[in-house]
Amino acid sequence: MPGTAARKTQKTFCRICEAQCGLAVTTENNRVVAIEPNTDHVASKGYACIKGLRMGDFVHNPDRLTTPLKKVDGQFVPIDWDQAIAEIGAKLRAIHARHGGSAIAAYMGNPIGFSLWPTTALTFFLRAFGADKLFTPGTQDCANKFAGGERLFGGPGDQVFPDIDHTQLLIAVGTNPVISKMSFISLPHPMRRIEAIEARGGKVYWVNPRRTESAKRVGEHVPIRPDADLFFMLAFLNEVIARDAVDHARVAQYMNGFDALADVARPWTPERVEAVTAIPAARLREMVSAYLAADGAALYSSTGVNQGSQGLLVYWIQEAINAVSGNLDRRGGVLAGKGALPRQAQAGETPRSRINDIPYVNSTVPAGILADEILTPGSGQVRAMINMSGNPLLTCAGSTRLAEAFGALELFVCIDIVRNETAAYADYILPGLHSLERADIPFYFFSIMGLMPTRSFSYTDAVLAPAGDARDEGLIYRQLCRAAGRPFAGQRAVQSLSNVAQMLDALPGIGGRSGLDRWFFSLLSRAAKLGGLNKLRKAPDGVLLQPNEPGDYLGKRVQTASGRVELAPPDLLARAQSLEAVFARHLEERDSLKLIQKRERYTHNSWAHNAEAFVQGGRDTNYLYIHPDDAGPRALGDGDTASVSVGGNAIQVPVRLDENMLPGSVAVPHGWGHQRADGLSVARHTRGANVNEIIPDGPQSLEPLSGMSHMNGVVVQVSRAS
Ligand SMILES: Nc1nc2c(c(=O)[nH]1)N[C@H]1C(S)=C(S)[C@@H](COP(=O)(O)OP(=O)(O)OC[C@H]3O[C@@H](n4cnc5c(=O)[nH]c(N)nc54)[C@H](O)[C@@H]3O)O[C@H]1N2
Ligand SMILES: Nc1nc2c(c(=O)[nH]1)N[C@H]1C(S)=C(S)[C@@H](COP(=O)(O)OP(=O)(O)OC[C@H]3O[C@@H](n4cnc5c(=O)[nH]c(N)nc54)[C@H](O)[C@@H]3O)O[C@H]1N2
Ligand code: SF4
Ligand SMILES: [Mo]
Repeated sequence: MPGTAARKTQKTFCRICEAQCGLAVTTENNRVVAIEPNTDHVASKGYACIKGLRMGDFVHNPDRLTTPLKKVDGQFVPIDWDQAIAEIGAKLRAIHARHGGSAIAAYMGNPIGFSLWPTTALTFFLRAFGADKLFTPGTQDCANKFAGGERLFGGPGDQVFPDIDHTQLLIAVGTNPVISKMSFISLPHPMRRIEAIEARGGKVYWVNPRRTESAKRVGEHVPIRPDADLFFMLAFLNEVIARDAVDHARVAQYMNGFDALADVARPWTPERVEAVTAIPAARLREMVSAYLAADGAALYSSTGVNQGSQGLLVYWIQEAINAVSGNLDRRGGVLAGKGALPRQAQAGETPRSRINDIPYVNSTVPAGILADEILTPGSGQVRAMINMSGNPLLTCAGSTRLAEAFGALELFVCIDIVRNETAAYADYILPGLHSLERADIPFYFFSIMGLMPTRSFSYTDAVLAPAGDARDEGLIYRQLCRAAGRPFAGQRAVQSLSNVAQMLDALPGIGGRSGLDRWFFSLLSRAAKLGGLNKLRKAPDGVLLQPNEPGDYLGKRVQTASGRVELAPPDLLARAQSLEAVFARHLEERDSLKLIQKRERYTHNSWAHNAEAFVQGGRDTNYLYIHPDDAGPRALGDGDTASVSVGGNAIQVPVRLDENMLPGSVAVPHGWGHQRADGLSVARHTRGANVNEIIPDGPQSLEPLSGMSHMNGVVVQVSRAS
């Protein structure tokens, strides 16, 4: 039983970032007394970071929501669950009757994305209303990879990752593992494994506008102008082809479209792109030489690239390089993920957004048009919205328009563990579970996509009983459906279940499903086959699965219609027609300052500022990080206040001179600007500003095809604040 009075230590895994480290949590009287890294965990082997180790500060936060709240005359007042469910259910029923399912939408935030059950339950809920508008942080984060995987490899979940423990050369573009622990790869203690590359005689390059904490630890830093990665990749491919270092036999056997791909790269010589990348041609050639000479090499890029204006094309050219050079599906190159659980079959036609006809990626709508979907009248206008474990007001582009949009909703329900900035606009706030309060299996990226150098599977029971009246989100959705008269997931057996543990237990008795639920149940039955709940319970350190072997992908598991890797998808070729225009824009913008993002050790997107330990000292604000050469002419010194603006929108932040920034690039971390957060008693006393107030949203700001918000490489004006 979770939450018993007696002191006990229980093993679990952290659900804050993709490393998913094993933890040993000691509790007494349903409170965390201590959290230690689990030294016996099969994948993390005793690694954990400050956020996992101090989770207690958040699960027992004084501002923790313990009862439903309803807004009455502008104030939030506590109500009981029966009233909350009945009232919200009635409103959903009425909005559905008047406008249909397309008027109901949801935003599913990042923290809960690591838990498989509530996220699945939300999709059941939306389906019960025939609602298809699901917004997620994906389009602030990685949707270019989903869109690229779809085109090159056959599905959004078809992704590759560096064979990190065997590679002889890693070119890491737009990532900072010391701080972030990376993305699209589950890599606890990433630096130890990256440092090992050099220790075994290999090499590491970091392509990044900023000389990061990671670049200081190991390898060589290759400074690049923000958002210029596409031209770096094109010149890299150009050089690989110019040297005829293409593995023609492999290409002929397993890939389509090489000639068209080569045509795309032809104009982009290392000399030509130098003007926009700032990477000298000789330096780029040296990297190509190292890549080609290595016995297994991997090009990897991450969020710094994804959030640029061309993330999908960068992904395309990068994976094409890995493929044609023979490094895809090769020891030490990149391996195609293989999850422990079956993948959801691709549905038929890709839906497209009402606003600007943007294709959904991985079944989600770009968050960059969330405000437009709410504010634009017409059939399909969003009138009711559920926001689960998200803080879009601080984390999505265009905060000012989003505030207006949330204010215009007929029904806005936030489910969270605290009352965040977004929840100020809610009609109802419902207390959900902290991850320590739920049973779980590893989330989508690992259970299903399998992006794990150490392939493993874990199950955890809940460690704590829910705080106060906090309730499992899946149960909330089931009850809301019942109150609104909609069939949850369309089948009775599911309606009696309320969490992943119950689902695993009930598995043998459940039959007759379709679509999504069939996928979820087959996934769970596979989990059960991995040992069944009781066996998984006996393996609190996780179970190791057969490692991902090279040679098991090409010609065997490629999911495209042709069964071959598509090197020249038609819509990407069409996009490539505009490369000259993109290049010309970069040349024009050469003297402008460009904004990039920056993550920090004690910050996790928007949620980690409501505990004293995380915001002490100079950590109580974000800063403008700027090179002294850019600060000087603007009369900015350390500690001054700068005004940073895009168009007519400006924010004010304190200045930190930073020699690590490439001149011409400035960084402002996101997730700040809590001053008006009534529900966050610590965070509201922090300083800093919300950078997403100046990052534009709307259809024109998105990368076409992937819907990614353009957050990196935005041209900004910086001046001394008056
Ligand atoms: N400008 C700019 N914007 C960005 C980014 C950037 O680099 N620059 N990064 C983007 C990225 S990559 C991401 S993923 C998004 C993330 O942005 P969001 O999806 O909005 O998520 P968070 O801000 O991490 O957290 C949202 C809420 O989750 C709640 N929460 C935390 N832990 C738990 C839990 O255990 N249970 C429940 N139920 N709730 C919990 C918190 O209280 C918080 O209110 O931000 C994006 N926004
Ligand atoms: N401490 C901490 N850890 C986190 C998070 C957090 O907020 N705090 N967030 C988590 C989440 S949600 C995610 S998605 C992951 C992300 O983890 P990563 O994918 O590793 O991304 P970041 O740490 O944001 O690092 C992005 C890097 O890209 C660089 N960059 C910016 N613009 C460009 C560009 O145009 N080109 C190139 N080549 N580089 C560029 C930045 O300088 C930065 O060093 O981190 C996770 N881990
Ligand atoms: S690295 Fe990520 S998964 Fe590991 S303890 Fe820290 S936040 Fe949790
Ligand atoms: Mo993210």
